[in-house]
Amino acid sequence: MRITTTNLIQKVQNYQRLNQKEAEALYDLDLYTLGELASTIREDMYGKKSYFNINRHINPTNVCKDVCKFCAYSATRKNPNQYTMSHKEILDIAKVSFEKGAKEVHIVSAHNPEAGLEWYMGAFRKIKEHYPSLHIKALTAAEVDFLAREYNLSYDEILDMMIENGVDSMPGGGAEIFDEEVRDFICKGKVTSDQWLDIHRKWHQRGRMSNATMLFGHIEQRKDRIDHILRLRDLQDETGGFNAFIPLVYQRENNYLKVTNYPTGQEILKTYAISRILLDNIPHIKAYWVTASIGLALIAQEFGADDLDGTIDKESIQSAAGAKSSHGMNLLEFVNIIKNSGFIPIERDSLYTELQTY
Ligand code: V47
Repeated sequence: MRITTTNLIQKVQNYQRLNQKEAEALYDLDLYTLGELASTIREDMYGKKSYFNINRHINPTNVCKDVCKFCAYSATRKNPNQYTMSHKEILDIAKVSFEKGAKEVHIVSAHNPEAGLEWYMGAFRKIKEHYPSLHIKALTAAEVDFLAREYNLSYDEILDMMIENGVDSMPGGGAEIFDEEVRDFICKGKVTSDQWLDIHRKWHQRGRMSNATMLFGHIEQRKDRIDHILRLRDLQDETGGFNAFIPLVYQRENNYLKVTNYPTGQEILKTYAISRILLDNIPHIKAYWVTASIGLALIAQEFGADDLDGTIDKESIQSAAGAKSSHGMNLLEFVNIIKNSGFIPIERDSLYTELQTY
């Protein structure tokens, strides 16, 4: 059947699923129609609530075996600014964050072949021993794959080890773009798309939750974004283990991926809206203010996004590529700008239990 605008809108309004071609056609709708469709779904689910958490990002090493063209954070052996934190340094950060009210530490490292498996796992164990109530969201599927290969272990063994050492949930990083051709160009040699999905499947089979990201606005096409989202929808049908989908807007500075065609604000907002429309089985769409910019993240609340991530405190990965996020966001400021944008700030824990309404 020919895809017409009327058919498409009706299907979305009737909560019918769209296939690849239909979903691609969503991009041809005007921004306001898409926004209204996505907003209706979002408001049916959450009204005017907007979620965030008080969290701290920790990036314990930037020494990386892999070379992803989009990454400005990682340091090779030649980089004079390479660092690897000791467990004490990591614990000190966790302590300060905990005392300042953080409920979650989000720990993502580069793929450091010299650090050792115990360096990775011991950090989680020690944080958990000292601060049992602090939720540890750690190790992307790309790191899990790196550790499995480096230490000749299976994914199952690494995932079990994570649980034994106190990891509570997995972040959504490393997904980039699933399309194999684009992926090969931007991050050849890293975890493949099927492996990324398989690692999350295995994590969910252990009764654990995770997130999923998509890096967009570089060399991928609209069809690749839709393919990425639909592969996630399929896995979520199988496991139900994803909490949130996070479209990450590509930051362009200090890296090897030379891109001249950046997405407009409209294209970014359309991508949030389409994510909300297609992912009828993933509860939350996160407008990660770090990559969207806080202004666009606030507008994204009217285009399907219901979560803005958190206060973060310190951010090293995207700020290395130009994002204005290195010092996180002050809690009161964060709450006030959400309120002023017409939404109700809800502090949540990492698994979306509501903790406080501001
Ligand atoms: O996977 C790297 C991305 C990710 C750039 O799970 C870049 O709640 C934009 O996954 N421009 C790591 N992005 C961060 C991440 C994340 C962030 C917030 C919340 C959650 C969550 C997960 O950062 C990597 C990669 O896709 N990244 N370089 C860049 N130049």
